[in-house]
Amino acid sequence: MSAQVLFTALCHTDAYTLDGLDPEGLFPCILGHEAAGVVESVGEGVTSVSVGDHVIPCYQARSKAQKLLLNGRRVSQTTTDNTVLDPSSTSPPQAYCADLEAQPCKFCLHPKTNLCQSVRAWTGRGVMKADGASRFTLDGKPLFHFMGTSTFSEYTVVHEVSVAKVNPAAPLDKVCLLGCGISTGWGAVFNTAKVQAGNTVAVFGLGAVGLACIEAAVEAKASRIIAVDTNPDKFASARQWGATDCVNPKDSATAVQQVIVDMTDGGVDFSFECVGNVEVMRAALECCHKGWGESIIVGVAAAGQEIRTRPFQLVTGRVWRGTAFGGYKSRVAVPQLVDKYMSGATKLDSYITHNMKFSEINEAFDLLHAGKCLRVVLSL
Ligand code: NAD
Ligand code: DAO
Ligand code: ZN
Repeated sequence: MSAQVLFTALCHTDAYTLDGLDPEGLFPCILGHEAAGVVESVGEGVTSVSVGDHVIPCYQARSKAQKLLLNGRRVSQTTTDNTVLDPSSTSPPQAYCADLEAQPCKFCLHPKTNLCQSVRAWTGRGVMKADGASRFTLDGKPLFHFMGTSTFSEYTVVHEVSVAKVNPAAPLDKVCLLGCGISTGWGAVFNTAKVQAGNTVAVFGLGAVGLACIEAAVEAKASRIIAVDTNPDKFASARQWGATDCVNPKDSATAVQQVIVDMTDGGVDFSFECVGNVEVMRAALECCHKGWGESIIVGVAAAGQEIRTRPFQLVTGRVWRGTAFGGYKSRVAVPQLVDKYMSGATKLDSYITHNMKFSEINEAFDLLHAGKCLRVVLSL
């Protein structure tokens, strides 16, 4: 199907792919993945969206089905936070590729992941599944798609499973953010970590993703939220979002993980790495409490990077996890997150620090690199 892209934001991932740091980055390509638009045309067999529908592209493709099979056994539906519902539940059917694919992918049949693989092999190679070819050309030569979305374009072509149809009353210049970073931060807290009331939390990196973790940690009633960044200009917004403490690792000769362990009588219950730096990932793990602390890797490190810690950190009960799109099953969850925004229950508007025209995209990248924006929304 094709969609007219009306608004697209810039995400750190676009920048680091543009800088050649993404191992999967294919060039020449059309970047962009955090966007919203309107369906312009649908191809043969497309049933779940129609021309004129408002949509948010989803790089975590999900498709729809009503039943979930696990190891060949029919079990139940799963919720957006991956918990299994009673099979007799009357909740609306969840989205899996079973309704669109003759054979659902085994990831969609498993309750523990949001990583549908139905089009992954093609989106990873920057092409469409139907014919293994790109839909974009420049001077007669093909351009690769990016993450199955390619939203830095007035029109894009995406797989049916890669869009979420959303409430047409929702302002697309705001809810475009739900296609990536903000949803990821919220989901890291609610779905991946499952933070509970009274838990202590540390968030490393106070860009939009880290702030979204703070927002969710406040909603989860975390008792203490320690915000960590090397740029002290980020602390005002962190406090505004609900951080109880701010720590600049550059302010102390002591390693930041030790600073946090000392502040919290042994470490935090959960930490979130929202930078994409492997040294920060180590610090985030090691500031977790012995015996039960869990660290969630949200940031995407550059190609070739490796994480390390002393294995005894894990032997003594700390847990290292990662999350893609906050564990949300995108095609199902994004419309629900849009509805949550429409109910007034989120800070989504506050993440938009700049509105610019698409022709100003290079200035927008400059703002991103300089750490002077949270999210820039470009209108096409
Ligand atoms: P951002 O660049 O706006 O924010 C990063 C923050 O980290 C900045 O405030 C920066 O000052 C801070 N920082 C840099 N070095 C630091 C250090 N050594 N210690 C502490 N803080 C440091 O980025 P963003 O848009 O918020 O994205 C954050 C990360 O999340 C990126 O790596 C992005 O690729 C990733 N991401 C992951 C997913 C996913 O599904 N896992 C989704 C979206 C984004
Ligand atoms: O299914 O193998 C897979 C990977 C799907 C994409 C996961 C992307 C996670 C990080 C994205 C960064 C922000 C756009
Ligand atoms: Zn699937």
